[in-house]
Amino acid sequence: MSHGWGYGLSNGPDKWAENFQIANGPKQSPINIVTKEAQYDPSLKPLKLRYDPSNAKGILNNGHSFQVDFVDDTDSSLLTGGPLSGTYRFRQFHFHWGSSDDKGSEHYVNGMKFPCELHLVHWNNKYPSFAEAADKPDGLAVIGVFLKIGAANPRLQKVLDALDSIKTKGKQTTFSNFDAKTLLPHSLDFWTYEGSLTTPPLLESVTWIVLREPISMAKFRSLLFTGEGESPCSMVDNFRPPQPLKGRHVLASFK
Ligand code: 1SD
Ligand code: ZN
Repeated sequence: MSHGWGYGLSNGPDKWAENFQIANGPKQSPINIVTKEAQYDPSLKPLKLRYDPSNAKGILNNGHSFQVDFVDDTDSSLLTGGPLSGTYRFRQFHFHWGSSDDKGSEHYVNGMKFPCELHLVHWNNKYPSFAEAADKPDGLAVIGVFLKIGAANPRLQKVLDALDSIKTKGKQTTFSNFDAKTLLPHSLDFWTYEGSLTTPPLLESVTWIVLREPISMAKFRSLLFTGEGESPCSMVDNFRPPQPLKGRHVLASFK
């Protein structure tokens, strides 16, 4: 991998282990969730989210996705409950998507792929910063939400409208007053398991909380992986395929 990791033939998920040995580790993500193997756990609490819309800060094309960043220097946007002990601060959300509607999600459900998957990234506030939390086993909690093609989502539209101004890698612009809670489906039923970041450095520090109910979206395939002045490469297929479970168990919050 001479020119950094990505999703191409020469630097894609199959090559990541060359520079990040943990790619073959015991707790890698994403996974295929086999629903009949997921065990209902009555001790799982309901998810509690408290997001402050005024924490929204900016939107960035990071060269492998785009992310909406939130101010996270106080306990104002928080995730608790579910499988978590402790309090996790909201930091950013981003998406993974395909070049066509038959692929794009990172997690699968019974082998089924969705066209897109939203990740809401949180870090355990028992650590002093996101960076310090990111390599601890209980450091991060990511909520995964599947997107299906359907009615345009007015909430998502504000995000999509901002993409024109961050077309190339490295571009960013302000993005304010956004309530991330409006992106979530009606039901917060979830599956949960212990896993990893799905992008290098693939750290095994993520409690995954994958929501059962998808949200709908219109499409977004307008971004580029590449920077200004480089030959344009469309930002699509920025997902890692499912990794082996290696004895892990998936729990369900619902029967
Ligand atoms: O792909 C993201 C990456 O962009 C970064 O946000 C990281 C957290 O630092 O998380 C991964 S992921 O595991 O949420 N896909
Ligand atoms: Zn992600």
